[in-house]
Amino acid sequence: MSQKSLVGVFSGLRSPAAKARPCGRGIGFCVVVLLRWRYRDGSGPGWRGIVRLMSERDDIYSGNPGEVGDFRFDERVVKVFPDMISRSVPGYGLMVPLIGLLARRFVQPGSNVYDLGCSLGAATLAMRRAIAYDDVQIVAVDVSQAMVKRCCEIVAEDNSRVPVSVSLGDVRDADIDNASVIVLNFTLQFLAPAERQALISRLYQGLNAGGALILSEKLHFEDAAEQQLQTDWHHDFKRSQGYSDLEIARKRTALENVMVTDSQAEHRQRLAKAGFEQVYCWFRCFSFASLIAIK
Ligand code: GEK
Repeated sequence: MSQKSLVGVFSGLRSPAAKARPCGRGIGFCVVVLLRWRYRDGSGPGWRGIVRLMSERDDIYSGNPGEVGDFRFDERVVKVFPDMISRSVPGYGLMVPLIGLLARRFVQPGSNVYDLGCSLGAATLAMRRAIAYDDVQIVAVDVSQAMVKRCCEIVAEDNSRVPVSVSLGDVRDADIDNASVIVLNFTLQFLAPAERQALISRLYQGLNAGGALILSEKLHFEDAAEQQLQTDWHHDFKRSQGYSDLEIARKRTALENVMVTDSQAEHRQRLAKAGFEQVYCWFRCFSFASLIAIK
């Protein structure tokens, strides 16, 4: 379907309780993202494009300083995940609805759309609400049981028409077939570096001609001075979101062995080796970037 003129209105709101005590600890609140699409040809989800993510405040690393274990996507993280990711990844709140917009352009009738490492299904819902075909299926996969359980509940509460299947599984084993859009939104960085090429090559094989892979990652930088600045800017962002220096340091330690970043050049080399000839960076905020690779 050709995309006509589009007017998007986007804003982020917090509940009055959260606004009154923005740095409070352990207060339950609701992160509300209002997203309204108005396509001038009359199509589009209109007010159904409202994404509402319930979340408790992330204070996981604010407790007594002790030994910090490896980060895990467990039930404790699930409870605070929307708050955690939006206060940790600069630009996340804008990227998610824009992934829906990209999917709307690349989706093909009768095809499958994949959200690999879907967490609570933010990208799945953004795409579900933006896609204009009824005969498309969204396949959302995550390896964390706690994430999948909550994601199923969130998807069930949404009444958009496009069918969604949420399953527990490892992206390394996922069957990718007849795909027009594949999303890896901050997932690849959690795979062992040696396993990344095989996955990207398999995704290329499963994509239809004209389909797109959307790959969002935190980047690292070869130039030491730039790496230092990017790290400082990211920590400044986290401080501005209410995280303390202690929380920032403890989360960093927890992620050390779990999340391994690549440079943008490494991502581009991997995508090229898989067969992608058209690769563009469509979003960038500090060290967080999203590439789109078109087959
Ligand atoms: C979002 N995409 O909100 N197989 C499947 N899932 C995995 C694997 C694997 N091998 N490894 C990690 N995950 C989401 C955000 S979060 C990013 C993605 C972050 C899952 C893991 O369980 C977690 O849910 C997700 O990838 C990464 O748009 O927290 O920085």
